[in-house]
Amino acid sequence: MRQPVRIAVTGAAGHIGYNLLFRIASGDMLGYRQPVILQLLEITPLLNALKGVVMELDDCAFPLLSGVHATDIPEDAFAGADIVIMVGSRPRTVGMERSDLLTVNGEIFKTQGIALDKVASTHAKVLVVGNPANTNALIAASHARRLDPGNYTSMMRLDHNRALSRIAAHAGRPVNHVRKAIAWGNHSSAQFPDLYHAVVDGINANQFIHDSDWVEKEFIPGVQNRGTEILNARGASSVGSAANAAICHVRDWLLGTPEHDWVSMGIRSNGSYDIPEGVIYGFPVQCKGGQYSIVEGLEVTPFMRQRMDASYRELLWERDQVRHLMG
Ligand code: NAX
Repeated sequence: MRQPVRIAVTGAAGHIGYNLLFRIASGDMLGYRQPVILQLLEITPLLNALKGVVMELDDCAFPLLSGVHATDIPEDAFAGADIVIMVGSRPRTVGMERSDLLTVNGEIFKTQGIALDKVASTHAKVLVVGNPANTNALIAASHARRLDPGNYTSMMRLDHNRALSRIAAHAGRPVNHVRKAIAWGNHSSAQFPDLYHAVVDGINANQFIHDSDWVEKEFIPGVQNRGTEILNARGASSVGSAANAAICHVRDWLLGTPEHDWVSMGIRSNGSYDIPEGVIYGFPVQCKGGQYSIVEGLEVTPFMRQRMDASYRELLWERDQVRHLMG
């Protein structure tokens, strides 16, 4: 029997948390032979709601679920964690500017970043989902002393999956015939969803679709604004697809990306594609043996450059708003 993997999830009683935990416990994330221990963090007023979620987890009698611990103390939730999925954050409320949200949520990621660096396993892998995800990940990583700051990532996978699905629909092919989409930059409407390197049935997607009007007027803004479209339709933000994207992100990071494909992850920039160091930016990556590496050498046209740089500039602006929270 394998040793259980300890997975800490913050915001565990929230909407995404509720859609995530059962899938992790069932084996969707780490495979159907890997036992897991869930270490769940919530704010104190939500502890009773979290207790209800734990009861439901118990009632599933998941064979792979070796233990569940619920707490409102970050150090308890992160103790010995191998994987940390940081969902917990405050939603934007009426009258709140993006800069207010950056500061309010940034405080959470400062406190929790310090706590997790103290007590998580030294090889812990961290995924930040809570928005503004890229900058929250940057704040948490800036407090890494024991842990590898390169192991702090943010979720671009929902945007990546949205791009794949849109390309497939427009090409009239099943989604598993499409590979190599990219969500560059920030998880915001300034991201750059890129189909110029994607392939459909082995043919370049742009050539396959051959409709630049659709690409520029529908595909790119459609992916950028999909979250708002869902919010307007559902009256609530993306939840099931967001939880699924978190599962995909961690699974591919740990278990590896398929051959001849890549995924998008928000990772520390290292100068690749002329995105200077100092931000967490969505790049195409391949993963093997629990490590990711940026897919290098893709062509960047002036049209792409403009969009990639705009997303970088937004991340710089966000970083300026939260400098006081960085370690
Ligand atoms: P909910 O408001 O349903 O859940 C958030 C949970 O976090 C709540 O239960 C709250 O009590 C908890 N929380 C707040 N502060 C906390 C703290 N200091 N420690 C622990 N828990 C805390 O929101 P939900 O729909 O689950 O969304 C969660 C986050 O995901 C939001 O920030 C949202 O914007 C973000 N998203 C990010 C996406 C991405 O692609 N990166 C897509 C989906 C989603 O919009």
